[in-house]
Amino acid sequence: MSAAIAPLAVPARFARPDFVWGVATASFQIEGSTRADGRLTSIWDTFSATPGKVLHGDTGEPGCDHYRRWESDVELIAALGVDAYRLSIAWPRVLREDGSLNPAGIGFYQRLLDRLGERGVQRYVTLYHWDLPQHLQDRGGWLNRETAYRFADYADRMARALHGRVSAWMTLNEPWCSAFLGHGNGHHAPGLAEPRFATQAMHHLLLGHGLALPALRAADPGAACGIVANVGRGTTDGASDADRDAAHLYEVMHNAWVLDPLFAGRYPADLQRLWPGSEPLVLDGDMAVITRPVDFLGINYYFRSNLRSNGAGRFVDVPLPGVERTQMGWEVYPQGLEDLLRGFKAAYPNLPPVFITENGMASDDRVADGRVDDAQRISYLERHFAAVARAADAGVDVRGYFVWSLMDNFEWAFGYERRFGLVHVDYATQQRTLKNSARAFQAFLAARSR
Ligand code: IFM
Repeated sequence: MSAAIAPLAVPARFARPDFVWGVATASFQIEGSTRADGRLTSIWDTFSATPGKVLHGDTGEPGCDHYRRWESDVELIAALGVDAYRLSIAWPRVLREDGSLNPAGIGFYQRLLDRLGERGVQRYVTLYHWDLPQHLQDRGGWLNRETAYRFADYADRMARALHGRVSAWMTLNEPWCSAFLGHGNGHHAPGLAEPRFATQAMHHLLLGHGLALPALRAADPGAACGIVANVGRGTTDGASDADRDAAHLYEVMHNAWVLDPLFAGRYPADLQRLWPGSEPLVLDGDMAVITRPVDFLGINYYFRSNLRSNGAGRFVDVPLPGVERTQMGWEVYPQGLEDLLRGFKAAYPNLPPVFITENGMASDDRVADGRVDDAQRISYLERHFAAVARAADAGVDVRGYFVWSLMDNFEWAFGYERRFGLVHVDYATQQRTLKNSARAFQAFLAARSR
């Protein structure tokens, strides 16, 4: 008999029935079955199989074995009582190399989305959460402009195959990570490390996003369309103008690099102070494509960084001592999310409604007596909900909140060691155990709907 858990404390404005509460995952992080049913190789299969790229040599296998356990996972999602589930489609599962549909792969998502619908769960679907087909990488990947057009074709195919099943499409998840971690510092697939590669990859990603929008709208007119950006708060404990400029440059690099092209139709000039001579090749008309209106902006937020000048016009990260951190080493700083949301509203008059599409924390969670005491996660979430509510009080139009993540999963270069889930996963047995945070979320959701 398990003791009752107090409901998550949620600001009243977010307890209204029209506010969307959800949990999020991504294909490569949970599905496993990387060779099943004609799935092609993705860049993350290649990258994670390369020695030294992922902690402990972890790969997409077994993941959370979700590809085979999807039915019980849907029951888990429904049992939480969330309004919505955010998932991503694995491009290499659903399209063959010639661009035609793989019936087995698309069938998986059709069944999954149908079952979620039957359980009353809204479906928020990301098209690209980093698992590019390897055959496209072999032709240059996001450095090749052609990939943007292939992405739009893929979006078109998905909207036709899944229309009517999706509440909201998200074209890209975190283009900053694909561009910078994948092409600027090599920490993510495909493992390239040149600033000019990062800027060109970013441009082609955003171009692909803009090209995909009309296809999604035409084939699935009932669904909303948006994009998801990860954003970071940068501040300084330094006293000099150079330190303040360092914090500014950090936010240019993390936020404006993505949001300026989308909502102001240009890349931030200050980016060139960081990476002189790395302007991407932008063709006539590209920025008009990139600024095509979206119905919403997804915001993923995790932490704040403390920056100082390196004395040569760059920023260096100088971690603050004595602050609360997560298993990732990331500082817990809810205020940063309020600051950023308010800043975006001020910077972009055309800012669309916002969903927090990811927020959450990793901790070294263990099961004891069938329970997982993750009190820090409960506190983390409650403090971030409050910060977003303050931004909403100040006029930011926030429509929903997705906790990252439904369950522990493959945390990219950190493999399975870092646990972001509301639900604990024992990878040896694939046993799922609701952490106390999941129970508290469930208690809030149940109380809200009464
Ligand atoms: O796990 C990732 C997710 O795939 C993208 N956003 C950040 C999460 C935590 O690092």
